[in-house]
Parts: sequence; structure tokens; C-alpha cells
Amino acid sequence: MTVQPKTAVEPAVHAPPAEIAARAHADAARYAQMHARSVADPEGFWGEEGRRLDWMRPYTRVKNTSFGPGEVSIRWFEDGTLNVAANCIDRHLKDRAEQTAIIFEPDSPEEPAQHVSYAHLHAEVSRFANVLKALGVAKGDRVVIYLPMIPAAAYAMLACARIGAIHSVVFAGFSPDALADRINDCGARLVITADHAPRGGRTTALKSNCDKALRRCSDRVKLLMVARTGGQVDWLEGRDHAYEAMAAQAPADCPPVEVGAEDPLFILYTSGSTGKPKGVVHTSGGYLLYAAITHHYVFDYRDGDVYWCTADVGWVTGHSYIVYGPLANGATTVMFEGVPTYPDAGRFWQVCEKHRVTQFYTAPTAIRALMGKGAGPVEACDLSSLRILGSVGEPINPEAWNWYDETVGKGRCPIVDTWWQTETGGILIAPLPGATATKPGSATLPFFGVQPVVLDDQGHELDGPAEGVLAIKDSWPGQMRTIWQDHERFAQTYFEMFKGYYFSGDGCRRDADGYYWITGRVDDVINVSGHRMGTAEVESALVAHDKVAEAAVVGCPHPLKGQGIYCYVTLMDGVEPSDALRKELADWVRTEIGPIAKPDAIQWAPGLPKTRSGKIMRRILRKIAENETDALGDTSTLADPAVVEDLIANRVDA
Ligand code: 6R9
Repeated sequence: MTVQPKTAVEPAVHAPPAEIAARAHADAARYAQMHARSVADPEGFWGEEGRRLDWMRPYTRVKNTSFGPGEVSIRWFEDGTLNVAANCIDRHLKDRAEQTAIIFEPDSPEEPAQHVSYAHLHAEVSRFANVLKALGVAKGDRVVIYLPMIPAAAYAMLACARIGAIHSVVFAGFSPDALADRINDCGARLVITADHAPRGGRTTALKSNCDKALRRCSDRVKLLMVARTGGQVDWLEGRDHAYEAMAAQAPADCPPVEVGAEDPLFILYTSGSTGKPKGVVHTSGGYLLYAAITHHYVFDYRDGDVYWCTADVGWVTGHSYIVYGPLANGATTVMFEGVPTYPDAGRFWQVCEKHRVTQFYTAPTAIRALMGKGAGPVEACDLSSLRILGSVGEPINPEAWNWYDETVGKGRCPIVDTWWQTETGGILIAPLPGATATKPGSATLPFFGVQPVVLDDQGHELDGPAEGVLAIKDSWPGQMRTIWQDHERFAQTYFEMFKGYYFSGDGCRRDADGYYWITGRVDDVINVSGHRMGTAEVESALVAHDKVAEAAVVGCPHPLKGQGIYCYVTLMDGVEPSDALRKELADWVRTEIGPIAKPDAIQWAPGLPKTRSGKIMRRILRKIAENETDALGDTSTLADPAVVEDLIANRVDA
């Protein structure tokens, strides 16, 4: 979806409000000076900033990175050692033992919120770590976490970090098959789940999903279940373990294990343009530092603030900006189990009012959905505590930006539109609230240490105002280090196409002020409500159905989701198309991958547009899905032009 105006008309510029600029961690001059230094002298800059963390053995070497030629290798603070959980918890106990670390807001507003202090967090995480040890989990082992948005999800992540185990959180909305693939790919020895997950007034049977997934995994994989609802579950003696029973026996003290800065902290699976999801590997030192420093500056976090990021811990945003960044900074972070519209469209604003939230960070898809409900639910709440509003996950269209600014922020709260990716570990391009004038729809300027470039198709850097693909010139500490057990694919995916750069997969425009405007993916990844989906994943789910011969999937514009999933399906000979079959296929994909992958449109395609060499011409399929059929471009290489006419005539609306 292109949300930027293609005309020369520039949108309004919003200067940082004076009262914010006066108190913020950085004003315009300081941002410029720090950014210049971070780029000119990364060793010096990051060498100093690295002291934000507590190191067990201080590093002497700061940066050792190469994007090629030769081996792609990224190492930061490589001879330092630390423990991530100790940085997020123990070191705060001296000054903030009684301060709230996590505010848990349950799905139902009827259920009371919980305030977890740093002292309590320390006890819970230590106990959890001891339970993991009792189950045989040791340093370097992989643990899959498949939990709802409850404090136990944070405890489990930090417990892994405490003992040096590597966690891989799988979004609780993923199907048993998707879960099994991830357990198998990372070779997990344990999966942590809950009985049921309440969300939006309904519940998902997480334990039962795990039971199904584990049928496809080695019998050595154990299961640890946390009770959330107390609902009925099946139990496999020997394999399944109840958390509460084990925790009751576990000591509330567990010394943090010393790990190397470059030891993996977690693996998080994300969609690429080809093949199965990639296990993105983040390590301990650089990642934590980068999450902490970006949280500090981009959200202008200060003592006494109540910070709320509405993401799920199953996504990278939840890792960096619910758990690791905020807790490394000794912050108070809100964990919300529910959805924006349950029990009604005022829920986000009610929670902001109830907990006196100061920073609120959400996704454009949620803003658009709530905008559709009008100003009423917002005005019904006292939002005077809000200071900063954030956006992440996809380009934010100026209409949604302006509504967020005026209706939610009352024009007082800077909007930080943060561009980044699972791969980048933390925010790369975003305004700083007291420093950067904003323009609706632009992620604005790079964070410290980040050097974005706009490249043409040949990989030449473009100067000044330009449009092309977005790449990054040099490493930053939060960058992913590899794809789990596939360093070759890592090098190929991100460093092969444009030599010497990290290739983001996004297109972008840079304006005359040097501001970046992300225009969306340039590869076969679509962004549905801020969730990344590889078209290849949906295609392989479709062709796994016995009535489907062939399928091609593209993104299409969608008013709420940003992009929707548009599928062209060729049926097996003799199978009759029908609306019932459409529904069957949509439900099939939903069960194969998860609800977020459910197709928005299915078009029956007697044939797909192919080149004479048999390649599907996706460009044409995209245009038809976008209803831009008079701009199909060059069709001279089509093997059979009649196929395209048929597809245009039978296009469906998403
Ligand atoms: C953090 C996260 C990454 C992709 C990314 C881009 C899109 C994220 C954006 C944005 C425009 C923003 N994206 N933030 N596009 N403006 N502020 O979302 O990670 O799930 O890996 O998705 O999301 O296309 O490449 P991830």
C-alpha cells in the first residue's frame, strides 16, 4: 500500500511541543550532535553507551562487523559477559524493589489488574528458572514459549535468559502445525504453554494445540503448563508437567548464569519471501543495549512513567518494547491480554485512563479500526496522562496519523512513527519526541548509529531526495546475527542483492529534508495488520488442500488491515467452484497457519499468467488484485494472454 502523497505537496510539519522539548532526553541540537558522532566514531559512541548495562566481565572490544565481501559476520562487545535477566531485574533491586515492573491488565475488565514489583518479578523469574533447571534445561538449550499475554510469558522469557537458555516465543494465535514447525526447526527440548488463553471474550485451547503439535515432534520434547483459566485439559503422564506444582517446590533464588555478549538470547521466526519462516537469532549484549537505548530516547522514558506497548510478546515488538527494553531501563511496563475492541471500542482508552499511561505504542491497523468507531469512546476517557504516542508495524496513513494526533493526543503528544523489523532488533528510523519535527506518514530520521541509504535497482546509492529500496550501510548493536542453523541463507537474504549493505526488503522515499517515507515491501512479503506473511506460506497451505491444483497469492489494499490476502486458485480437474468451497479453503488456510493468514479474497483462476519459461507473473496478479487493470505494464512475455482477460473479468473484491 502506498500511503505517501506522490505529488510535490508536502504535508504539515509538526514541531516538537515546547514543553516536551524543554525536558526531553534530547533536543534537536543534541540529536544532531549524537547522531554525527555515532556514525563518525561507532567504537567510541557504543563503547560509552554499552555502560548502560551491567557487565560481569567488561568488554574491551566494541565492534567487529563485516557485511562482506567474504563472510558476513556481526559481533558486538564480543569479549564481554553479562546476564540479561540480571540487567532487567537484579540490578534494579537496590533502588526500585517496590516499584511496579509489570502492570498486568487481563482480557476482562472485570478481573482485577495485577501490579508486579521488581522484587516480586525477581522471585517469580528465579522460581521459574529453577523449574526449568529441574526439567533439565541448561545453557544453550532451546525452549519454545506458547503463552497468552500474561506475566508468566515475561517470567518464562527472563527465566530462560537467567540460565542462558535460548527462548523462541511462538504467537499464541498460530496453529498447531506452525507451532510444530518452529519446535522442530529450533530443536526445542521444552514447550511452555497455558491451559487456555482468554482473548476478546473468547478462549483458545492452547494446551490442546500443543498436544496436536507435539504429535509431529520428537517424544523427547517436554511440556510445561501454566494454569490461566483452570479449564479442562488432556494430560500425558511423563511428558506434561504442571508449573504451579513444580514452582511450589522450587527455591525463589537462582543465581544468574554468565553468558557471552554474543551468546544467543532468543530465536524468533518471521516470514520471508521464499520458503519456510526464518529463525532470526538475536544475541545478548548488543540486542539488550539497543532495545534499552531506543526505548529510553524514542519514548523519552523517565522515572515515574507508565509505558504501554499493545503488541503481543509473540512478535518482536513485544520482545524489545514490552519486556527487554523497558525492564532493562527499570521501567513500569503494561502487559495487556485483550484486544482493542473488547468489551467495547473504548478499551484502549479506558486502560490508559485506569493506569495513567504516559507512553502509548500501538499499530496503524488498531488506530484505523478505532478511528472507525468515532471520537466518542476516546472522549469518554481522561487521557491527560498521555505524553507520547507511538506507531509501528506498517506505514501509517496520514488520515490515521492526524486522528491519532488530534483526537487521542489533543495535539499535545508527539507521534513517534517507528520503522524497524524483526531482523533489526530495535527501532532504526523514528523521531525523538523533543528533537524531531514530524510529518504525518514519515518515520523521519535515523536513530544513533544507523546509516540508511536509498539504492537504485543496481545498488547505487542515491543522493538527496530520491526513491528506491531502503538499505543500511553499517552494523548497529541490535542487528540479527544469523538465521538459526542457516548462516548461508542469512548472507544470501540480506547481503547478496546489494553488496556491502543490509537490505531491508522495504521501498522508501527520502525527501528534501532527509526524511524517510517507507512505501512498503518490495519483495513477496505482505503486511496484514502489521503482521508479516510470506505469500509462499499461504500458497503452500492452499496447494496442500486436495482440491487445489495451483495457487498464487498477492497483497491487495484493505481499509483496516493495510493489506489483505488475495488468492488466485486453480482447482483440480473436475472440481466445481462454489462459495462453499471458497469458505472451505479460507478456513483451511486459517487452520493450517493461523487466523491472521485467513484469505480476504479467493478468485477462481482457470489458469495463471505465466511467462513462456513457466514463471508466474506476479506483477500482473498484483495489479488485478489492486484493481489497476489498465496499468498492467508489459505483457509481451505472457505465454497465453487470454488468461489475463479471464482474470480481469472475474476479479473479486476483498
Ligand atoms: C517491528 C516490526 C517489519 C516490516 C518492515 C516494514 C513494516 C514496520 C513500519 C513499517 C512503515 C513503519 N513496518 N514498521 N513500515 N512504517 N513504522 O513490525 O517487525 O514484524 O518484522 O515487520 O513491517 O515493511 O519491513 P516485523
